[in-house]
Amino acid sequence: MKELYREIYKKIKEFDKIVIARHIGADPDALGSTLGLKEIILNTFPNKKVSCIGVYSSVFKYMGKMDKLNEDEIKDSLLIVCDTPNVIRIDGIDDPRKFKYVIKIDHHPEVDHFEDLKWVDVKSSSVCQMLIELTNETRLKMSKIAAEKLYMGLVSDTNRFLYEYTTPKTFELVAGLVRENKLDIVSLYNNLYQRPLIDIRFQGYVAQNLKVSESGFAYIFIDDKTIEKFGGDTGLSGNVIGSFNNINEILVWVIFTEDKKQGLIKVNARSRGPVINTILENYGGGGHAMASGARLTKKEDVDKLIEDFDKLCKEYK
Ligand SMILES: [Mn+2]
Repeated sequence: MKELYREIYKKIKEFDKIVIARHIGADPDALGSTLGLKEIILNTFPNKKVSCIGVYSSVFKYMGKMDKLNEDEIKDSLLIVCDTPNVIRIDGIDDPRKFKYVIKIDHHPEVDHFEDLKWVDVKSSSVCQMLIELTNETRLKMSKIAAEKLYMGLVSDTNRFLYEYTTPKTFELVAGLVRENKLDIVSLYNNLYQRPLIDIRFQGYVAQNLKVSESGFAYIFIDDKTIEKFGGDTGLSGNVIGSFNNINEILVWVIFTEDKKQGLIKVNARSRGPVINTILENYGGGGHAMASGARLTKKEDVDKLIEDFDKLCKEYK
């Protein structure tokens, strides 16, 4: 392990130009890890050029701004991809192999091998946790701004330390981070958990209309018109999916969201038992064992998925 930290540090030290990327549909772990890593690298090596790329997220605007990718610099740059197991989900880069050297830092089950050097730890709560560890174990220097981003990403990916892989190590790393950087966690929670009333109204709509089968499979199909009624943002489903955990009657729950503009149906799926990512992989999606998603292009796949999940829950029971 120590050797791997050193390898990563050596590569960061070696390159003057570094590009950091993460997955599409950025969440706080993706944003916190990449923007936090940028801060850490610049805090350690102020003369390097570090860019964080991907679509700017207005929902998580407190995480920070994104940089533009300079196409001319690609061939001389180190690329670090965080929180992303497959090429198709990297935001802003079609072909990572165009970069001189590629490091992958991730906690998802492995999908593609696009890297020269990888650190994949599926037992880590978040990539933010991995970066706290990396910084502790090398000469990289944490800054308060970086620590805040990493803290928010970790807290978000564990849903406030609720999920699996919240381990003693998670608490040890977080305790050190909070203590050494004097983090004001209440103000960070205001960033993370302040939300518009429309989110709650939408959550209420989902709760009222969720279909629940005998097997413990719950789902809802949100069509285009419903999304319009709640303000037109298809990201709403992702904001509320986490709110249906620990409900007696529900084992696996899925929100299908129609996105007419993109010609897709987005699938947000969660589980508190059965492994669901392997099923979604059959539909071009994937993710974590208990939290995954997909983007369907065929409407008939919705019915197929409903059947698959229902069967999965029956077998699990
Ligand atoms: Mn993550």
